[in-house]
Amino acid sequence: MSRVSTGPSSKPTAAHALLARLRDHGVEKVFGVVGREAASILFDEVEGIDFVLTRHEFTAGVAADVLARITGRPQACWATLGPGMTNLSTGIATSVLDRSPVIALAAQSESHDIFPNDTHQCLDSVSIIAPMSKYAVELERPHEITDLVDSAVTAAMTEPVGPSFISLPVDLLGSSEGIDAEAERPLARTPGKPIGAVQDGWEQAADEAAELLKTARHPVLVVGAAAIRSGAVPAVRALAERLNVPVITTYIAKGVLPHGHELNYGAVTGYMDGILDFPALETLFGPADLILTVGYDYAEDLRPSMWQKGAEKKTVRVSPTANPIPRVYRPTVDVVTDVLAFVEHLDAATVSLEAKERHDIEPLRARVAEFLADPTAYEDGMRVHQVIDSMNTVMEEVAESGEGTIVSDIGFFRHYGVLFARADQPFGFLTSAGCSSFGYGIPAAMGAQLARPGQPTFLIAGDGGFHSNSADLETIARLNLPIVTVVVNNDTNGLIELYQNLGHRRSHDPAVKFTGVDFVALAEANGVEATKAADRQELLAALRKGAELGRPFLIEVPINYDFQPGGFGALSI
Ligand code: TP9
Ligand code: MG
Repeated sequence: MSRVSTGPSSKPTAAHALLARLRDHGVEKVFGVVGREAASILFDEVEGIDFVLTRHEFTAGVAADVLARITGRPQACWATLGPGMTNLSTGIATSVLDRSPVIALAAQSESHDIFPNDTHQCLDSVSIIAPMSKYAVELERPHEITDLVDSAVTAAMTEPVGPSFISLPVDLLGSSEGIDAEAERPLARTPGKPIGAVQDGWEQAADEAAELLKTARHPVLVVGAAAIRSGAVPAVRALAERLNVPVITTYIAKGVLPHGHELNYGAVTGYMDGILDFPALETLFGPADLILTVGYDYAEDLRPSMWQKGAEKKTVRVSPTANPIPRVYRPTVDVVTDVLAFVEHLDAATVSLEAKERHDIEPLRARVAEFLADPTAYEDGMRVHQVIDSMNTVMEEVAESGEGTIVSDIGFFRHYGVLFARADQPFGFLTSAGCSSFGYGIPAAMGAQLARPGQPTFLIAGDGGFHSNSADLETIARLNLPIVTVVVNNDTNGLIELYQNLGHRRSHDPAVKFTGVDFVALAEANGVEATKAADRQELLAALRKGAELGRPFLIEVPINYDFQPGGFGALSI
């Protein structure tokens, strides 16, 4: 039990109690931008919780998302009323669609002056945020703030994990009415891992899954992030190794098996056949007769249509939530329970089962290896696969075994990252699958570097996405976070140009083309050292320099994509 601490002369307020309660729940950081509510709250009054000033509230939301994702504990973000709150909303959308336990906080007009759409800067925050959050509430009585934080944390930590929102009228935030500095706060019961649904009779469903596994010739485990959140990664790995079952992951669950593991058949994206100019999805899923989707979550963008190739398949869906999408995925067996409990049950039910014969994906691996080794010195800019291969090389050199994070912003290059980027630990590759807001890169890299201070963090971002949110270069410089950023620059919203080509067999320049940004000068103007690299040798040297620097570093790489009007291959989306 702890008490609300205050300065010697001031009385405790709801603001004190809020910060103290967040701290009780293990929140370490509040990322955000403060407005006039600064008159009612001082963020350094509670020990053990730091405020991190960002340049944009979206950055605050995503940084909190990633720090929460990696630490497994809730983290917080902050905005002022009105436009601050709406700016924060895309960060909140990221944590609902990408499943992260974020406590989002925004100031509101004085409680006697809440006339949404009439009072200066006053919007109906709870109505705006409610549909994209697990819990959304406005503080009405100052002394209830502790209870509201408890409810927010419980909702955020319940599967599917996601954001909770508390709107804070500034007068109530600064009020001490009913707040007793001497009163002991109840114990904060922060869930150690997310709370999930457990369906009555799940063990029988798990036994049915075990029977399917026994008779399957070529089973495949398809793993999503709920498996990571449930602490099932070592158990999944042990089961896969014992039964020789390959593991395929969503974007988000890369790293469940380390990069070079024989059973790691990789992460999949609907763009992979087109990128590789190879029937990759057919190779990965065609021979499989049983797909065990473990911690499956449709929001991670691995769609059932991707595995519906070749042989007829049975499917098992294991998830801590009831199936929200029977229209697109109606499994043969549905097991609603904790993922770790399921894997342990399956393990026990198959102890005498012989190892399976894996289906062969050597032609795909050979294609990937050949593609990544591409020695061509392109005159019109590097190719993204060469960039990611260089990042992998240096990451392997500089990271301790099982460490390091590669972060990807959103753009066409992201799908190359999903396919090729190293991930040697869970959440060793970070991108936004569910929300996919461009500009995700800098804040996600911030969250990763803060969560893993001793480990290298590499960020790949496109010119379009990066410059939509590049003001927070100053934030990483101010915090001195040793993030190595690679901006792949084609002066184009390249992914959108691809869609124009697909839809119209031509590109319409004004909708996708920029006139160019000097990213080296931009970085330097924000206090980040930077250089340009035009080929593999220059990029490798720059990455090595950046990784050794101990400060943020940016590398601009002119790139180009090879798709021709109407020419890009199949999209499975
Ligand atoms: N607005 C937001 C907030 N998010 C997204 N995802 C879009 C619009 C639509 N996407 S992915 C993309 C857009 C406009 C363009 C990315 O361009 P880039 O230069 O960052 O990457 P690249 O390599 O595809 O050119
Ligand atoms: Mg671009």
